[in-house]
Amino acid sequence: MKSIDLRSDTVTQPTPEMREAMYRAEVGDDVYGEDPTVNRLQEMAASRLGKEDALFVSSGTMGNLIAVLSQCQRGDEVIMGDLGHTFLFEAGGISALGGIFPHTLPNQPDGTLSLNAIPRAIRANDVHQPVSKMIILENTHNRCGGVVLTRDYCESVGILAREKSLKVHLDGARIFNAATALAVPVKELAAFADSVTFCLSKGLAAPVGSVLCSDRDLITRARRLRKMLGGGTRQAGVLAAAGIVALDQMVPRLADDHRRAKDLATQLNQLSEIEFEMGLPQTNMVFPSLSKNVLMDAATFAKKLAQKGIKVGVVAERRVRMVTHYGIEDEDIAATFETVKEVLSAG
Ligand code: TLP
Repeated sequence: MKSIDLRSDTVTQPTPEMREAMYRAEVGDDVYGEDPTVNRLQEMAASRLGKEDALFVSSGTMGNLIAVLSQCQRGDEVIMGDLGHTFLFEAGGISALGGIFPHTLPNQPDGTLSLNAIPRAIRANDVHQPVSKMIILENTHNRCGGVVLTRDYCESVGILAREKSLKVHLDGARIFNAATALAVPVKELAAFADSVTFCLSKGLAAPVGSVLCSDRDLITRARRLRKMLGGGTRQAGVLAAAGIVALDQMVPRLADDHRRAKDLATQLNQLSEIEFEMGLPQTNMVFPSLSKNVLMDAATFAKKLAQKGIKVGVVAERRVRMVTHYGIEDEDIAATFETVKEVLSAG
């Protein structure tokens, strides 16, 4: 039985071209800055994102953490969404390791933070209060449904932040999905941010790595922080080589993932047992909920699907997440739909 793994786009396997590039990669000691393949990836990433410089890091989590640590002091406050990845899924790293205080605002259903709420969250210059230092946005926004934040919205946040002397970090783990959905160059979505992290190992299918992009000074500080966190690696060019292929070859195919996510959602939406409270997908994430007439919960539903070879993520009591990616073909979408129908009709 072929397994159809829709839990995340993190499960993607490296392409044959990536494995070939990894095999052939020219490498050096990257702690000395001497790995030519890492250096090339960093230059490519900085140029694609429209930033001065870039740093290859192990993961999106590490990129976000280093971005915050390099721009905030202990006791500073960072404004972020209550459904944001940094708040929910990064093990509280900014507080545990940086002594930084998260100030959450509700994420609106479209993934944004209210432009009225942000100014109210910025602290007064008062000894009783922490210092507001940064705003974090996420694009695409994972827990809000893989939704896309528009360039105009991001620019408004950038203007607001500059007026108040705050920094902006963009968790752009899936920024290439956002750029694909909006049909704009990725650098236009990154322009408003002081720092951006994007992931090579999600929809772009590289096995490991993310890139933090920003100005030269920040990247110099970030390099020291990466070392401090134990993330200074040596012949990392074998990994960066796959990242180069990811940037060169894998961006155009993200549109296929988006089309397949839409196809799957459109089919599931015809079933009386399924609802889309969060709306239909804008990118590669499908978040179907079980209607009230279904007796099982999402965990049982996921378990029954898994027994038939379909893996999905459980994200709430009655909601699952299905993510399309490089390992998912049209026939997998059809098979998933048929299996969902079977599982629901068996009760
Ligand atoms: N997200 C993972 C899980 O951690 C939830 C997933 O399967 O979607 N930012 C965003 C928006 C992310 O979705 C993720 C991964 C990260 C950062 C962290 O990336 P990694 O896993 O490389 O640390």
